[in-house]
Amino acid sequence: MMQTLASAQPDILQKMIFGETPAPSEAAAWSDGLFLMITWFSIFCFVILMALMVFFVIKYRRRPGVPAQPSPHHNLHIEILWTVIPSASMLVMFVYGFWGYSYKIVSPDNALEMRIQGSKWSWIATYPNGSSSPETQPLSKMIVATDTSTSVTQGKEYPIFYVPENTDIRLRMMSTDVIHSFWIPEFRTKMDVVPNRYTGFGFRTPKLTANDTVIYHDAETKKNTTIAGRDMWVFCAEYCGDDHSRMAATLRIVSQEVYDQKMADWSVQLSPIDAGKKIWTQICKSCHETDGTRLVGPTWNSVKNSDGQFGFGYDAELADGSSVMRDANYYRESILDPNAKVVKGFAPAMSSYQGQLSDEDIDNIISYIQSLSDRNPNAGEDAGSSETESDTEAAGSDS
Ligand code: HEC
Ligand SMILES: [Cu+2]
Repeated sequence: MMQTLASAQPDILQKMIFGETPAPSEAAAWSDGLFLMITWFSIFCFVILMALMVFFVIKYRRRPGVPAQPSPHHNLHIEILWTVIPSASMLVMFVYGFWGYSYKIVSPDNALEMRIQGSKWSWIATYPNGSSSPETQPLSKMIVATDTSTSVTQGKEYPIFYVPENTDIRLRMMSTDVIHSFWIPEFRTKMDVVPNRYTGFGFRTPKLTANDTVIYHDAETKKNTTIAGRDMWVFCAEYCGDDHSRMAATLRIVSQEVYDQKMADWSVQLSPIDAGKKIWTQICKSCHETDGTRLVGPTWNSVKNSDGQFGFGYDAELADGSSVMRDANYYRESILDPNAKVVKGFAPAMSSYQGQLSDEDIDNIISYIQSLSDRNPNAGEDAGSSETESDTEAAGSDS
């Protein structure tokens, strides 16, 4: 489906506007296709309007001795026509636009969830096992002239984020300072990364082809080898201060084997889930069980108990009669501002952990709570059933 809209477009326009054919990813094919569809539509309207204008200017031009005709002021048929045609065209654009947007915002369950942290001026990606890539590479080489000679030195080093090919990835992003924007041009997607709130989007990594190779620097042997892979740029698309233009990274698509090997190499002592569990044992356990038992506060697992409570990914019934999806943002708010949304049937007995738990602690608790749910986005990685509906939303992003 994604490909059809794009393949209906003539390559020459795609090449002119985007400089590359075919599109570098399914998501790009969709965005480019839509963009070109709107471009063609605009060209069509422009030509018709200009042609009509020129025609009328000539046909009804003022001639000596010929009195001006009175202008008609109402014509129902024409008015219906010029209302219905543009509205219908806009509707088509809207539907295709919304379709593509949903595809980017709602990722399938069991998508691999990567956490992205933006700060002045770098990106950090954390994998489900809690590790983050120690590997870096320069985006360009700089020629540096010194007094004695001209030497080629490496520019600034940027992190390399490894992702497996042909896999659904979803990002859960937050900033530690100002507003940034995580932008992967080859997916035609960027999303604001803001402090105090998770945002996110998803994408499917393309399959690698025989032409896709990257130079891989082996830190142990200090040798460069060529492996199957594809590098994509990551930029910050929100002007965020001095080094905004150097806030970049490489997204490296590799085979599942290479990815798995990296994850094994970089495993950390305490995974986010275990770190979250530790905090639970120390602070939260007195009021929150994880086995369906009702204590002072609701249980965290996704077992329907007598109060009709569910865990991550399910709606929470609130005391004021409304309901809200339990996503990462909801959990964050429940920890920092527990009385903002009080779960139905419970007293507002929890005090805020603002200032006591760091962003990372909260991230880890959320990972732990997620792991208890049968709607865990990382179900492929950790325990949890995969028989879930596909309506859980990526990191609760709503921007
Ligand atoms: C003094 C008891 C108490 C402690 C300790 C406590 N909570 Fe709570 N918590 C509650 C109560 C009561 C509610 C339900 C009312 C509400 O929503 O505020 C709740 C609700 C929540 C919710 C919303 C749950 C849902 O099902 O929607 C989350 C998330 C949460 N707490 C996280 C935590 C975390 C994390 C800790 C430990 C760092 C913690 N709580 C410690 C009493 C507590
Ligand atoms: Cu930035």
